[in-house]
Amino acid sequence: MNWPGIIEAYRAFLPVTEKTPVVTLFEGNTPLVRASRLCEALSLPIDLYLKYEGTNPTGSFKDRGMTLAISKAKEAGAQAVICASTGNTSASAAAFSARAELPAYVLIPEGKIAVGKLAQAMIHGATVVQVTGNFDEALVLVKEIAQKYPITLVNSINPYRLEGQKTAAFEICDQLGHAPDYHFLPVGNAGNITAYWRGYKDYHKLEKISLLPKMMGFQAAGAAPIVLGHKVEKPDTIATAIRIGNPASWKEAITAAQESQGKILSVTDEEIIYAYRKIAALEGLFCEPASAASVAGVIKLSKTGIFDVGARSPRPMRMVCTLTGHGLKDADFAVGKCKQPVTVKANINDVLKVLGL
Ligand code: AN7
Repeated sequence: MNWPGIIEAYRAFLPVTEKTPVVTLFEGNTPLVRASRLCEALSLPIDLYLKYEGTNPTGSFKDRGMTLAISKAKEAGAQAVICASTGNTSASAAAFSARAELPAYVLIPEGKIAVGKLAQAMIHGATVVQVTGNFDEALVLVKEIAQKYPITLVNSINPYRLEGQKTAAFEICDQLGHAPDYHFLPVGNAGNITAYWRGYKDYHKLEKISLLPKMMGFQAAGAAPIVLGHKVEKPDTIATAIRIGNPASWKEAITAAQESQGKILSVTDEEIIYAYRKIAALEGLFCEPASAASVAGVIKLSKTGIFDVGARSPRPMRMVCTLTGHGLKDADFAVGKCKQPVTVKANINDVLKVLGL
């Protein structure tokens, strides 16, 4: 059977009716990849899985929330949609709006979004406005515009976004047959960790799973308001997707961590880049830098020994890390982190010499 997209796949769990016009790009159904090479190489005493959201139609997890937000906007007769974005939300909003025949307006922080994401918003025909400020400032502006004009806000403050995003937790439980012991995520606006926790709790209530995971959120050290306990006026990190100083779902993320006995912590840019490279080199999965904050968190915590289980435990801890976006979104970043290719004449001897053959 062809995968029908998250709304049809999980209709019973979502706020839709027969009247809702489903706008889908057949998002969801992403791979859950066991990362045994990573565990072996880094001596991680755990059973680790990577939920690779980069295979969604626009290359990030945002499509799960956007299919629902745009379908509901269409149902309500919206004239247009608007969002502020560090890149992926705008890419997804632009794509789904194109399909829904809705104009999309997106505000992005000038010079601080990966070029692939900018390209997506532009090619899908969104009206793109760069602001000389950060994401937090752009979010304030779009909220004001959405209040004054008949334009639907599709940032994660829109309740349908998180409802759609919670389906990733359902998929993981369906794929594993149970919930993991821990779930690691990068945290920016803190919507996704909130959505996953809701998804796990929904499945738990219906007795589809018997245990709930501990939710572990990781912010970039230069953009870690939740960890610091105060807004960050000038957030700074190479992980531009999570360069956010005043997360919209701040309180909800703290609740998710507390209820699940998890934590919100931070990792440095160096730790993020290390994980980013290891995921690509050892598992063949190319994610964007922000996504690697999840695996960086696992590596960091594993050093404290908290995942070491006693000899009498029947199994190692099961963990899932969400790789939230595709590495090709920010290809320039990857190229800049690698040894540059050698250039030779188109001549067999020169090529063999470089190959060491
Ligand atoms: C790849 O696109 O906020 O904690 O405007 O693109 O739910 O915000 C993106 C966030 C993690 C953080 N990984 O998720 C936006 C935006 C990637 C992201 C996050 C984002 P939230």
